[in-house]
Amino acid sequence: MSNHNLFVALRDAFPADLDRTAVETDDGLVYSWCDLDRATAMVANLIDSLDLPAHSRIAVQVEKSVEAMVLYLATLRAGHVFLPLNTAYQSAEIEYFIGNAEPAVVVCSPKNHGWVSKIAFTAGTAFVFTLGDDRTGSLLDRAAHMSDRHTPAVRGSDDLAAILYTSGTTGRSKGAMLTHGNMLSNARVLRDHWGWRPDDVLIHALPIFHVHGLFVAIHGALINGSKMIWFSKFDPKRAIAKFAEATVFMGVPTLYVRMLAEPTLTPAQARHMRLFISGSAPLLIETFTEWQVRTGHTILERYGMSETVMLTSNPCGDDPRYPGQTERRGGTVGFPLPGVELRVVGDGDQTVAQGEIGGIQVRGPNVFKGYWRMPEKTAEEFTADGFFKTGDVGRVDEQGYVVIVGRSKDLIISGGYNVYPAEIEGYINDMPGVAESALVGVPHPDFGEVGVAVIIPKPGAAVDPDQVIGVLKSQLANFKIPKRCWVVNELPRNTMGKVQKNLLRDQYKGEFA
Ligand code: MCA
Ligand code: AMP
Repeated sequence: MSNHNLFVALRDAFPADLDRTAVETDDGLVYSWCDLDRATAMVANLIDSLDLPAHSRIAVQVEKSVEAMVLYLATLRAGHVFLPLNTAYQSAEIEYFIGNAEPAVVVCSPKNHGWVSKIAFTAGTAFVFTLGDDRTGSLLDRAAHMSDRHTPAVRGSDDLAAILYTSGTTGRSKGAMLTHGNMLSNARVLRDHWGWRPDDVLIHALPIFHVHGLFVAIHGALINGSKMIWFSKFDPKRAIAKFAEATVFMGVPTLYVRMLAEPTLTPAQARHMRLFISGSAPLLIETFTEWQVRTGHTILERYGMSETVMLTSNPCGDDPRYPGQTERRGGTVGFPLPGVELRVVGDGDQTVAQGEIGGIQVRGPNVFKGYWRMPEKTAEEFTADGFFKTGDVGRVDEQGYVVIVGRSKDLIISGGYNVYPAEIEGYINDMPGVAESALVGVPHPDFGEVGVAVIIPKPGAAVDPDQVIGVLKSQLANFKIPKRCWVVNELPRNTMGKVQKNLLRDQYKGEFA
C-alpha cells in the first residue's frame, strides 16, 4: 500500500545532499535538510509517545519560528491533524477553537501557558506544551530525548492533514478540513505551474498560521528542495536587501505596498529575483504597475481560499491550455490552475455567458472535505454536482482570465487577514448603551481595506467610540479592531429594513484617503 502522507512527498523532494542549507533565518541561524529531517523525526517520535487516538488534532498558537514549521511537519509525519491559530487571537477566540476542535494536544507560547493551558485542560485536552520563538519550551525539551529516526505514519489521500478555521458571515468560525491529497495535489500543480527550480530561493516573510505562509510558501519550497530565507516578522528594508540572494517572493498586497515605500527598491536590487507572487487580497492596479516600474518585474497574482488552497494563477510561462497567453494581467487572478474547474453562475446555479458577472464556484482535487462537525453547513456550501460556492463574485474575460469583482459574503480583507463584520458587530451590540451597529470595509492605503464601525446608541444612552475600541481590543484579535468608530442616529435601510452597507461604505470611503 502506498503512503499518501504529505510529509512523505515533501521529504522525498529533499535534495540528495542533506548537508545543504534548507533554511537560513534573519537572525543568522542555518538549518540543513538533515536538521529538518532529524528535528521532524524527534518531534514526531514525541507525538507518537503520547499514544494519541488516530487523527488527533494538534492545535498550535506560537510565534513564527523554524521550530514551529518543524512542529507542523512532525504532525504530518506522525499522521495527526494540524490546527494552526493566529497569534493575535485572544482568550475567547482560543476558547472557541479549542472547544470546537477538541485537540488532544495544544502547543502555545511560553508567555501564554497560564491562560491557554487552563482553557485547554478545561476542554479536555490531554497535553499542553510550550514552544518559544527562541528554541525554548517544553516541546523541544521533551523532543530532545527522542530518536532522530522515524517512519512516517501511513495515510490515505483522503485523510485529514489540517483544519483551518475561517469565520462565517453568520455564526461562529468553521473548521475547513484539508486532506493530505488536497494539499499535495495543489503543491505539485504550483511547483509545475510556477516553474520552481531546485536553485530557487524563497524569501519567507508571511505568518505561518494561514494558507499563504504555511502551505503555499512552505510546501512550494520543500517540494522542490529549495532553500528558504526565513523572516520571523516582515520588514520591508530587510526583505529588499535579501532580493540579491533570492529568486522567489510571496506576499499579500500590503507587503508590496510597504516595499514600494523604500528607496532601496530598484531594478538593480531586484535583478536576481525570478518571481514575485501576490495573493490573499486584491492587488491594486496602482501597486501592480508601480512594481513594474520600480523593479522591472511583473507581479504574478493568484487567488485561493482556506477551503480550497490555490485556485487560479496568472501565467508564469507557456501553458498548453492557453497557448501564447503568457501575459500576467493586473486586475485579474489569471486562469484556473490545472485540475481546477471554475464556473461563474447566476441565480439557480446556472453558468452565465463568458464575460458576465456571477458567483464563482470551483471543483477539483484541492477542494476541502467539508467543515469540521458541520455537515449541514458543508451541504449548503456545495452544489448537487460537487462545486464549492466560494462566495466571491467575478467573471471570466474573453481570454479566459478570471477577474474578481467583489464578494457576496460580508467579509473585509485587511492586510490579508479576514474580518467578518457579523462577529465584530456581535461584540459591539453586546456593549451597554448600544442599540445596533454595522461594520463596513473602506479603502486603506496600507492594509487595502479596514473596518469602520457605525453605531446607533439606545435612546438616551451615550456611547464613547474610544471606549468601544478599548473594550474590543481586550476581546478580539488586533487586526479585527475597527480602525475608526462613528456614533450616529440611524443606519440607512432598504424597504425591507435591511441595513444598506453599500451606502455606508460609500459614505466612509474617504476616511483614510
Ligand atoms: C496588523 N494590524 C492590522 C493588520 N496587521 N490591522 C489591520 N489589518 C491587518 N492585517 C495592526 C495591529 O492591530 C496593530 O494595531 C498595528 O497594526 C501593528 O501591529 P503589527 O502586528 O506590528 O503589524 P505588522 O507587523 O505591521 O503587520 C502587518 C502585516 C500583517 C505584516 C501586513 O498583517 C501580515 O503579516 N499580514 C499577512 C496576512 C496573511 O498572511 N494572510 C494570508 C491568509 P494597534 O497598534 O492599533 O494595536 S491565507 C489567505 O488569505 C488565502 C488562502 C490566500 O489566498 O492566500
Ligand atoms: P481565506 O478564507 O482567508 O482563505 O480567504 C479567502 C478569500 O480571500 C477568498 O475567498 C477571496 O475573497 C480572497 N482572495 C484571495 N486571493 C485573492 C486575490 N488575489 N484577489 C482577491 N481576493 C482574493
